[in-house]
Amino acid sequence: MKAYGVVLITVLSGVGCAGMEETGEFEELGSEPQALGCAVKGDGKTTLRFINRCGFNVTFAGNNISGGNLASGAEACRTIGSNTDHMISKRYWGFRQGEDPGFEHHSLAEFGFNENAFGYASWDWFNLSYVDAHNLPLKIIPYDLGTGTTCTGQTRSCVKDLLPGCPETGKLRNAAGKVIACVSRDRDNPNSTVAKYFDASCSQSYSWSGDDSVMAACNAEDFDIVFCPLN
Ligand SMILES: [Ca+2]
Ligand SMILES: [Ca+2]
Repeated sequence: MKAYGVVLITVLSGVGCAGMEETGEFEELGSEPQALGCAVKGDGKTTLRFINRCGFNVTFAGNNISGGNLASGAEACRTIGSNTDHMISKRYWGFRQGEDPGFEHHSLAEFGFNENAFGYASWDWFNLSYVDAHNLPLKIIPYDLGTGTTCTGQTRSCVKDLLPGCPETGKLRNAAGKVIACVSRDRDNPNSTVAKYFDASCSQSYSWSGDDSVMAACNAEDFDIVFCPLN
């Protein structure tokens, strides 16, 4: 994640003037009910719902939460604060249970929650990052605060498993010789072999440190972080 200003135009063009709708004729009770599983929409808290769509157990972890294990198909929620708490530079990740590739060797879901930036009060900025590595496919789904619609189009997803096709230079193997991460050892270089592989494989995650066009932002309350998303 780098400076946000580079992507502001992109974000603005994606959301239009949706922020004005809070003062319109919408009624709270008229909003679409959303099935958020273990998270609760409208409770004043920001909850991350970790969902495992992989065909194997996944361990999840990250900033300001207790991690845990998820069986295939399972979910778990972690509340990280109120929906107005400023929380910057928060990162979340997962790995196949028992196969942690270690620090800087994970696909990341990165967030800045409720930031005041570029004229936006209390917006959330988030992205998927393969800047350091890919180990699991990830998806972030934001859920609007109240009856807002600013999160439309802000879901970010990378479906493809990038371990099998990882260039040899990026392969990180465990003691048994199994590839458990595809590591980018030249994170600031868009023309490195691994960065180009990432960029060609998923257009919605950072493939190198300056790949800012993939940044998402909206006025959200809760989020899903999905491992091995289906779409
Ligand atoms: Ca909530
Ligand atoms: Ca928020």
